[in-house]
Amino acid sequence: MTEEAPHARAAVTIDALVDSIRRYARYSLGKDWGDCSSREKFLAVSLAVREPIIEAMLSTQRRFDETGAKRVYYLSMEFLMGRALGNNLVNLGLYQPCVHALMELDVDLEQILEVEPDPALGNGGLGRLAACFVDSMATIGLAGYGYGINYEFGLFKQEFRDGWQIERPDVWRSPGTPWMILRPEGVRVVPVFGEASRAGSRTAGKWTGTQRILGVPSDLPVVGFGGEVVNYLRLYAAQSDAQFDMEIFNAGDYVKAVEAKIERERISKVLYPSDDIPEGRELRLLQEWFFVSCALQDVMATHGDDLKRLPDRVAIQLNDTHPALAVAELMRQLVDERGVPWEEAFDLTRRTISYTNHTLLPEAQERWPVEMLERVLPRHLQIIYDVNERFLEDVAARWPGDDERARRLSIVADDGGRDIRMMNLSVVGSHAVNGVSELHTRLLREELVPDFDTLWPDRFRNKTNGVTQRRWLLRANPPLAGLLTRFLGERWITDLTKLSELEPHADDDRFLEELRRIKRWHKDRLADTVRDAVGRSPDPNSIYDVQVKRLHEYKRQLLNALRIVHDYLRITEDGWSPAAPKTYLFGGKAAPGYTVAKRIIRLINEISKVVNADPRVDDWMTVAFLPDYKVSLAERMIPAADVSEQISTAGMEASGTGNMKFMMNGALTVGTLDGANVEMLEEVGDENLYIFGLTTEEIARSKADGTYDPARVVEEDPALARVLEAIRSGPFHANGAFTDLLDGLTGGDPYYVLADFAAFIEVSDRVARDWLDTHEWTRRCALNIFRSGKFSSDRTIREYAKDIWKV
Ligand code: 26Q
Repeated sequence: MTEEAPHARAAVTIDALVDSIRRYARYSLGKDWGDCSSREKFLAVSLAVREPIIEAMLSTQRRFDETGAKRVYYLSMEFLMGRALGNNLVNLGLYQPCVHALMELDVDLEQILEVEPDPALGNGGLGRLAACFVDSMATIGLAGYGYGINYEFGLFKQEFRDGWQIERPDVWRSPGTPWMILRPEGVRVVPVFGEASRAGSRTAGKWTGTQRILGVPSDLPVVGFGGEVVNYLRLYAAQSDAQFDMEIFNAGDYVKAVEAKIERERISKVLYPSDDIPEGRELRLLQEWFFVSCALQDVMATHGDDLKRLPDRVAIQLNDTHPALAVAELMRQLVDERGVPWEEAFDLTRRTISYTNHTLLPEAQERWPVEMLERVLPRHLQIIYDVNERFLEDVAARWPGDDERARRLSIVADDGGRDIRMMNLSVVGSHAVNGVSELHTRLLREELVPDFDTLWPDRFRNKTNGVTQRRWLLRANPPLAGLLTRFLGERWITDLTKLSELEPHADDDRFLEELRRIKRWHKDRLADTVRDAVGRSPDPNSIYDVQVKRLHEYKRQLLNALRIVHDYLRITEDGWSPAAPKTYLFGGKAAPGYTVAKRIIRLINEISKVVNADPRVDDWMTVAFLPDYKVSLAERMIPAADVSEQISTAGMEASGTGNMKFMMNGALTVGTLDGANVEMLEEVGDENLYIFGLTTEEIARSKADGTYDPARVVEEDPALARVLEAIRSGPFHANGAFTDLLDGLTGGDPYYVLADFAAFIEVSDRVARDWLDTHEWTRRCALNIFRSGKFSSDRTIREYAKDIWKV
């Protein structure tokens, strides 16, 4: 089943494509097509497909230059783009022509697509959001560009050994990618270290004695749907400056010179694999500075000399605080390099920059030691001090004598060691600050930055996340895309709210039958992947119950694990028969230093081993943790899911975006009232998803009065006690590997896993019972699809464009 939306807008004919592919094989790879390896075939096809992309990119960018379109710069440390070839073919309308071209060349396109490395230049949600956003910006036709780092090593590859996660380097670029266009002429010189001086506060300064790093850009084309607009993602690689190297070489210290060179080039080596608590390493600061400097030089060079108009021509969006140095750097460029008076420069800076927050955890907020900034970026530290001084004058005018409040608002934290608070810098330096779901934005305003909210209530707004239906439906689920197109035409591809017109088909048996067939096709396909991972094929008639996301205590994969153990014990010890068989699937990586998260992986793998080997549960249960979760694996797992697990502790998941991908692929959500789940509930109605567990308010209250006693929850629930015992010393004990995990639960349970256990079991059983009514179940899947229109990143980007970027 490879039905495909018939959206071929092919300006390129099949014959021309065949010819072009052969020519690239011959003249770029030096081989006849027939002698090419599958990797070489992938390269030849990609190079051929690149031609119309580059044509469109050149004409798009010429048009933007001529019309003076306002430019949006999306600054992000991470872009989790996923594979490009299939997506580009789909967006160009060349997928079917390419299938046919390759048939003439005797190969299967799907096989060629699987050869492409899956670039993982991001950790998870934040990086994937950036990728969806550049897709939407190009599709909508904005002059929107991503700026980031060309990491040599993306997120590590995950393997399991004895059930433990081990990490391997991801050498995704070797031996070269066809999608990046190297732009050596766009090289930027990034200064670092040295000394700073200025006449007085809030005046122009000088930064001297710096060392230099080169930033060499490569552009990754971003093809908007329809192929008319092609923007780019500009990624910088660090290189040492040959001239600077020569100076040290000439000074006679050869080894020191080579060391200095290696030191520079380290900057773009590797993506930091943690997506929570910042470590405060100097290399990370250098990475942030490096790409901010390159990006802002590019912004200013493109903008030209009419500085007063900067905010009318340019919008800079900070993806979390990671690029927050942009505030200080834009000030420096305006004041020190362009002679703009300080106050005017600050007004321009603030009107140009806006900031998105992605996390509420106080301990996850980025801070840099003053001492480190002073060494690495002395001039920026001065500017940050000046901005803070000016800001605290406003605070003092508003709240005279309220020193406590001034301390809380200050960009400089003076709480044992002096630190710069990047969030405060971002809020002060931006005209708009947004959260990523209604709930998150409310908590951001009320809990994380209440003083800022009182000071500048108009600065805060919500922009609920979204995902691109081009990758997550059209590309990941061609048969479903084909079905939707048959009923709606292609309009849903660029306007997902059109899906609501299908509502009457929720009662159309032929439609539902088709939907069932499509889901079954994906489930069969995924069964092979599961078999490869755990040596056992799941029953495709079972409920595919899927939790895929980064490993985090707050995401509560552990709660899911307890549920599986409970199901197992009920079958093996109580003679219980579940209403329906389940296949419990997991995917996701743990930060290499996150011990608890790694133990949770180990536990799930242990459960998988024991359960899958026990003939007593053969008919009811299969458990698998699929290794190396990444965009391409998500594209396989999500369309095959019947149930989507979104079970974070309420108040902790800023939005979630996987939840949306599952919804539009017709899975039913089991979720807490957290992040964007709340808005999914509003869209789809509580008959069509499964909400359970404590609410944000209940948890906040319980924390405030300190009444939560997890040990008592266990005492009062024998079923739960039995589950914990089975993990401590029963069939899942793994020689005591999980004692720490269990002690963490009974002695504190900060994520309320035990508190939500009973409620989770209740919905989980209800899901199985509801599953038996196939017609009703499928009807609800259909309604989830039809009501997912809000969760397109096109809607999100339109909101940013209108309320924040003013384009
Ligand atoms: C910071 C400093 C040093 C090293 C690493 C980091 C770092 C890196 C990545 C901190 C955070 C991240 C990623 C955060 C993230 O992915 N957050 C998720 O963002 C999604 C998009 O808004 C939301 O849907 C998720 O709820 C949120 O968890």
